[in-house]
Amino acid sequence: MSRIVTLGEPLMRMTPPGFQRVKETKEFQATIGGAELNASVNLANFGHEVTFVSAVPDNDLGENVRKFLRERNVNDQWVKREEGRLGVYFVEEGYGPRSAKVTYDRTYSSFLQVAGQEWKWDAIFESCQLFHVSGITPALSSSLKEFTLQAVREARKRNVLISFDCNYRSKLWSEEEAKLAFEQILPYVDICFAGQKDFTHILNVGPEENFHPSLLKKYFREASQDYGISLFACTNREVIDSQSHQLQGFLFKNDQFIESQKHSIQVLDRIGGGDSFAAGILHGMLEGLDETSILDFGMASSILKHTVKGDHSSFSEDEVFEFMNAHLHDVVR
Ligand code: KDG
Repeated sequence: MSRIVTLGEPLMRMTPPGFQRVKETKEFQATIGGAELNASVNLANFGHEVTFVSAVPDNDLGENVRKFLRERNVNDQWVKREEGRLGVYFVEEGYGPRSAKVTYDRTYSSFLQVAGQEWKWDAIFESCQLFHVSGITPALSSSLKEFTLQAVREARKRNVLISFDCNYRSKLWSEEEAKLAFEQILPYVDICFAGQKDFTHILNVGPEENFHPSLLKKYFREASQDYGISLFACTNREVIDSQSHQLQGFLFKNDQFIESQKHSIQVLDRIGGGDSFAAGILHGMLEGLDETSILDFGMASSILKHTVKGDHSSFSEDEVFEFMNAHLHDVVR
């Protein structure tokens, strides 16, 4: 198993029960989310030693997040207590043809303070194999954009593999801003994840309506040459309705392009599905699985996440393998 460092903002997720609307509900269920935190929890479930770099408020809400991390075996040593507040986001879950809606309330969060701090990079990256961050972090402020670049440079200096999940969020920044930032980050990246919005809107792989895997293959090959990225993985989703989707995964590694089958999946909660996919791919890669098994492990991890409520799941490596062998393909470990 590997030592992994992640960087990102923890968020409190507020969800009205029973598909109620946010503007009408009188009750919310509170859970913890945040893209990089979700990936951290999944990676810790798979047995890795994960350290989360972040900041939370110096109050009971911040303590709630730190306790949450510790309970899930994610090291919170570098989660600083800072001025500001805990970011919150509200999720109105979709039902049938009604799609889900996300409302952010995260301005002035303590996480913004990470950019102005002195960080002991030697200690943070000591014996670390992999650093993971997503496009949400640089989207939050111009100083966090600089800080993300600083963090990837510090990781690169120490020969730590760098994993970047583009994770474009249209509510946080424009496509043009994201494109400019990604162009600065991608030259440092070894492993890159992209969702549908990333590859159709930001990476210019082709229009969503005319998507074809051959376009992805061409893009992956060019980008791996331009940026030196050694592994690309992404999913493409066809939404039938809020509870049923078709999910297909793609992986490009060692000049090999692999497509998974299109899986029809039941969706209880799609949020965090991409983070579970990334965690599954990273785990498969770090464990030295063959290309097909890496992709299938990522798909199994993501499909399982869709079956549970909340932004991340608690499936162990064995449980994901069991699901993958039963439903995705026959692999003997
Ligand atoms: O990938 C899931 C995330 O989108 C969710 O946990 C919330 O971090 C979040 C964000 O900024 O959207």
